[in-house]
Amino acid sequence: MAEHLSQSELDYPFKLLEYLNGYRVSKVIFAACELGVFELLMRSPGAMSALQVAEALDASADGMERLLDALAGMEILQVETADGTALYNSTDVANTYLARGGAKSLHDMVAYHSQTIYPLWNNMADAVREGKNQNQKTFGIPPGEVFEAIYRSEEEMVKFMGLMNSSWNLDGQDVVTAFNLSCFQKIVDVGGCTGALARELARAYPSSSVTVFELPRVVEMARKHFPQENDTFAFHSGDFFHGDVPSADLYVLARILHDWSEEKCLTLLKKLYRACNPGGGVLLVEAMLLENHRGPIAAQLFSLNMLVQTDGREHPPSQYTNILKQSGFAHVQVCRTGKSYDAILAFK
Ligand code: SAM
Ligand code: ASE
Repeated sequence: MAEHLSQSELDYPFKLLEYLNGYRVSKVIFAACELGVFELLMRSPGAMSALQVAEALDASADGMERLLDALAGMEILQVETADGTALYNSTDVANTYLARGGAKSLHDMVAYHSQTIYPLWNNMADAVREGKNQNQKTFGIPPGEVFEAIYRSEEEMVKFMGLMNSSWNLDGQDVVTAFNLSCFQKIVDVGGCTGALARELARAYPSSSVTVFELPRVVEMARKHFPQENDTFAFHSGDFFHGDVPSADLYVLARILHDWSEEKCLTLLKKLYRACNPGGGVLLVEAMLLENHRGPIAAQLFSLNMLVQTDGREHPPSQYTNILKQSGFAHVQVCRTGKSYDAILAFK
């Protein structure tokens, strides 16, 4: 039987009210990141009062006290009382994920959610009504292709690339080891953005060569804003819809197919099938829906995100299997990682 909010919600709608507050919870985190609360508390030798935090960050004491109290209420900060004054301290979780700069920092993800995704979601009802993305309306830009909107300025490009980069700090390792890929000599990460996943591939498979295939201006921005410590992979500039793709033993498509219509997905996969070396394959990396679309909730919400921002959607494994087979690929294997992103491997 289908799950639904239980009868006890009728007596008092606890869960419903929590859902309703979701955007406020998000906004507390967005604001704290924007103000620099987590970096300040991380660097502070001891706990700080709201007044001290406010002065350091050039904010009002009253506003800051309410924000810090909410963060403590959400268990993101710790609070203790000394002589009647509340003193706030960071937590390991806040230091690791919300402060800027650490190896696992989600700071860039938070910034993109706050500045780009949140305004798009303001138009969710219109997106559902119209069945199309809201880039034009939300950002006052002329109609065009998805990545013309996402890359509408250099600043937006760098923010989007920061978002893409940060997810692989969390899931990269699991995704590249979901299958043993050591049999593939030449790996091309198609639409590999900053190279965050390519770096993980090169680390896991040191005897393979790894190339990121990307739009020329993305390669330029990646080199400028996301330099790699040492060259474990190469960039190859091009356009996967207009022009050739390099040959490879394995094509990685991470969060590519979910951006596009089924027709464009097929065009791309067929092109890759033709360019693929015999015995080679393709690895899809996506947040996969359950076969019956009943979860995971994260994938369901991602699919709505694709509605407001792109021409694509999230799919269950059978849909990916279908289009892979239609493009010529065979022996499709699905691996759910249990984290945000899953993997599908298929062979030429
Ligand atoms: N694979 C990366 C990841 O998962 O972090 C990035 C995924 S991002 C959603 C889609 C990527 O496809 C972007 O980096 C974008 O620049 C790239 N892209 C879009 N259109 C492209 C095209 N026509 N040719 C090559 N790359 C393209
Ligand atoms: C894309 C992925 C994303 C295109 C636009 C996007 C993400 C946000 N905007 O391929 C990342 C995953 N989804 C969400 C909602 O965070």
